[in-house]
Amino acid sequence: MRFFDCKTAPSPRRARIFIAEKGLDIETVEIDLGKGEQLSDDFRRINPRCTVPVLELDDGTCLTENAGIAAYLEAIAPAAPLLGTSAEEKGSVANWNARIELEGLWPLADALRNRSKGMVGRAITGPTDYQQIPELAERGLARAAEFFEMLNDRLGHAAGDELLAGIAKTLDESVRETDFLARYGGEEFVVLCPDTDLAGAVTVAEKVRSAIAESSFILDGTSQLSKVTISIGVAQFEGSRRSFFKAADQALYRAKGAGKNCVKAARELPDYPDV
Ligand SMILES: N[C@@H](CCC(=O)N[C@@H](CS)C(=O)NCC(=O)O)C(=O)O
Repeated sequence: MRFFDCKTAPSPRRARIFIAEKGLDIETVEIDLGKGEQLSDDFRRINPRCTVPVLELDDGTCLTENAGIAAYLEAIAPAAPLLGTSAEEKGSVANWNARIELEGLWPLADALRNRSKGMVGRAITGPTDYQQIPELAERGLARAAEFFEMLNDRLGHAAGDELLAGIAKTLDESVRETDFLARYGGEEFVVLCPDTDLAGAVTVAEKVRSAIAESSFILDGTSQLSKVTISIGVAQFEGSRRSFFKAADQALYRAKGAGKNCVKAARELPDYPDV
């Protein structure tokens, strides 16, 4: 399998992120768009549409669209799914991908390609040369601004704060009366569990983790974010506040590295082999 990339271009970057998230190691061939390598005879044999990204499969099939590349990689590396697991999630991910392309990416491409001096005569990718239309650049900018405004409303600070408040409420309901819950900074929270050993704290952490994973968080009363997960690191206080937080932080990084939505403890616990 070979991946045809261009480090400076946005579309292959999407595929590169997907490959990295899947932890795949794929031979990569760099195509220099600045030098016009996409228009060479050699590359046209790979993709007659003269664009990157391309994923060339072992049987010679060439996938030339991000959507196709993502679907293929998800099928061969289904762990840590990126395109959704339930029917609702799969539908939502495909829906957002289509909206991002139609309402965000292509208007931006119109804006860039119809006004950049370096793209005179190359207003559309592909084997045919098309002249720039300055009005399309203006329209593209207006449409992209509209799209990003909508995204900011959904995912900007106000929506983020609303989500954090929802998460804090669920955390508060799932810890014990005697536990102490605080926001540690950003999207990090701390729960202190007095008179509790490491195994007991892991039990609390598991309860908290599953409570969040099973909750639906509603933003603006309209958009339902069903999939929110947390990663948890658990450590026991052994005399030094600094090493206590450091140990919890290291365990948290292990939880994130293990695919997120899980609990990891600072030391091994025979009763919890996965923790
Ligand atoms: N089919 C594409 C779009 C690919 C695309 O437009 N790629 C640009 C780089 S961002 C390209 O190859 N441009 C070649 C050119 O400008 O001639 C996708 O999967 O997103």
